[in-house]
Amino acid sequence: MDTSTLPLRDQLHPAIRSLADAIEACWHRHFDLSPYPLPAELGYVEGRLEGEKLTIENRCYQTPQFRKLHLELAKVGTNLDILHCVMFPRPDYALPMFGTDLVGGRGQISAAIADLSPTSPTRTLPAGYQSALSQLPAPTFSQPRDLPPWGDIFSSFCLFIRPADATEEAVFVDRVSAFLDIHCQQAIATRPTPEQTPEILAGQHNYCTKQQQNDKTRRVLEKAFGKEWADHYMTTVLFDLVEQVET
Ligand code: BLA
Repeated sequence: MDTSTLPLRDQLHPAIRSLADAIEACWHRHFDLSPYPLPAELGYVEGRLEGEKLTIENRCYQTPQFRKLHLELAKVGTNLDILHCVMFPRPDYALPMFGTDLVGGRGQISAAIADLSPTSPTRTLPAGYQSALSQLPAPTFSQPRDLPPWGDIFSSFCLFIRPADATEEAVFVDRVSAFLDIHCQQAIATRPTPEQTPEILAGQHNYCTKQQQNDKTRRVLEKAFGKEWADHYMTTVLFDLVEQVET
């Protein structure tokens, strides 16, 4: 079937659709979402990668606890489907960073990664997160993957696998949904601590700087849009840094 006229979400791998739906449902369940102003030219973008069309669709929100909730869906030609999601806490909320990336094509997800990554000076998750995460059932996956060198930002709960089949894809989506529920509950129970802002910003800065070193992401964007655009996109949309608290 020619799916190229369908909305982007409906053209993507079923596991990506399923995780996208789970993320949006979780955000709507826990928060009263406000729009996040993304530069208009970056909400929906099309480029060409080696003659193949690259389409990117962004959804962004904000809440009292999070300065940016970012869900991105992308499709490159007929063989690369991507989901990318990061929740950026406001700089006066001492919260970890939630991030997930699903990359696949031709019916197979090759990389499924999700984590709640600590950004505190001690590089540990807050106690409430540790106890909630430890209580989740810990599924085993048949094909775990090794993190790249910049992956020292991730926690011991980080999941990085190549799902073997639809069952493992569903187990992955369930576990990410559980991470998200815990994160939203913990965030809502957290009070801002403005005195910690410098160290919170330093932790988020380190997270984003490391993520910007992902050559696999950069390469896809560079091939479709050029070096400058890719760098601009990675540093202003995917992993932007804020220097001070907005008042
Ligand atoms: C891997 N990311 C990848 C890969 C591609 C992309 C093509 C390689 C897949 C594979 O090795 O099987 C591409 N990802 C993209 C693109 C975008 C994207 C183009 O998000 C955006 C438009 N990446 C994240 C987040 C995390 C992350 C939030 O954006 C983690 C929380 C991790 N992606 C991540 C990791 C790898 C990856 C760890 C494997 C990198 C490696 O093996 O070197």
